[in-house]
Amino acid sequence: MGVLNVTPDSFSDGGLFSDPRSAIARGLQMVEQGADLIDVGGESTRPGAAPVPAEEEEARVLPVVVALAKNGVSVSIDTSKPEVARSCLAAGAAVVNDVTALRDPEMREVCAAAKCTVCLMHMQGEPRTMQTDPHYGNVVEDVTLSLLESASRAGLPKERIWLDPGIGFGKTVEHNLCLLGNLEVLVATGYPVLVGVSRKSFIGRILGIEVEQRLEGTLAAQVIAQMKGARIVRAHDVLEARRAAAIAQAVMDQAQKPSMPRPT
Ligand code: HH2
Repeated sequence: MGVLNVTPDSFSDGGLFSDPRSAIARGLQMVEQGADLIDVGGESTRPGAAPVPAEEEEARVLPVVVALAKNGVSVSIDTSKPEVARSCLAAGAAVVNDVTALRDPEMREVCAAAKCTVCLMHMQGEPRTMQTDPHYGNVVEDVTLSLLESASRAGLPKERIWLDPGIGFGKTVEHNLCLLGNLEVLVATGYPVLVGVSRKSFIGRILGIEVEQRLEGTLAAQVIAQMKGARIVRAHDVLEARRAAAIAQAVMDQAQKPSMPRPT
């Protein structure tokens, strides 16, 4: 899943694609680089981000969704607002990616009516305050149970639901690492699991580096997620993510084959 933020303030690509022409070109470029799906967002969810009114968010994303869908691109719309989801689905978006896991009942109605796929992401609290003091009893169990509750509340067929642990959304560095290192627990629910680690701050905190220097850390975390069973990865650097994913997949495929002599 290639990330396309049509925003002035996203944490890593804010302002780069805020005019529709450059956003559309970037979307098509990511497809050429190997993205299967383009995730279009019009509101930053970084900690402390200012909320954007629905009309403004729709004005940012809709022309981009229309153009990409017309070009045959699979589009997911990264929004928590029913108005935005509704118009983007009507314009051809196939997936709703909601960082609030369809908390709003109207979102659930919109998604049920459109028969789209949804990504339910876990977040503790709200973007404005979520990093203030995140706490859990057992982060892996709490996140998994909360996502299962969101999935049953969504009221959609199981095959149209993906789950996402929400790396960086109301989580400390340790929470993020624990979720990634135990991702098989979420995978065992049977829902396809999506993971977004791309350029995130836990990588910067561990390595002591800025957002534009986080590619290697991103790829390492992505491969761990894949090897633990993640089916979809959300990536800003699609070419590199694709290459890393291909190596992880080749290793996993070969490990399944009985053709090689095994150590005795
Ligand atoms: N992360 C971000 C936004 N949307 N959606 C899902 N399902 N999973 C994620 O991990 C996720 C997400 C944050 O990254 P980005 O879009 O690059 O930044 P911003 O929210 O500042 O626009």
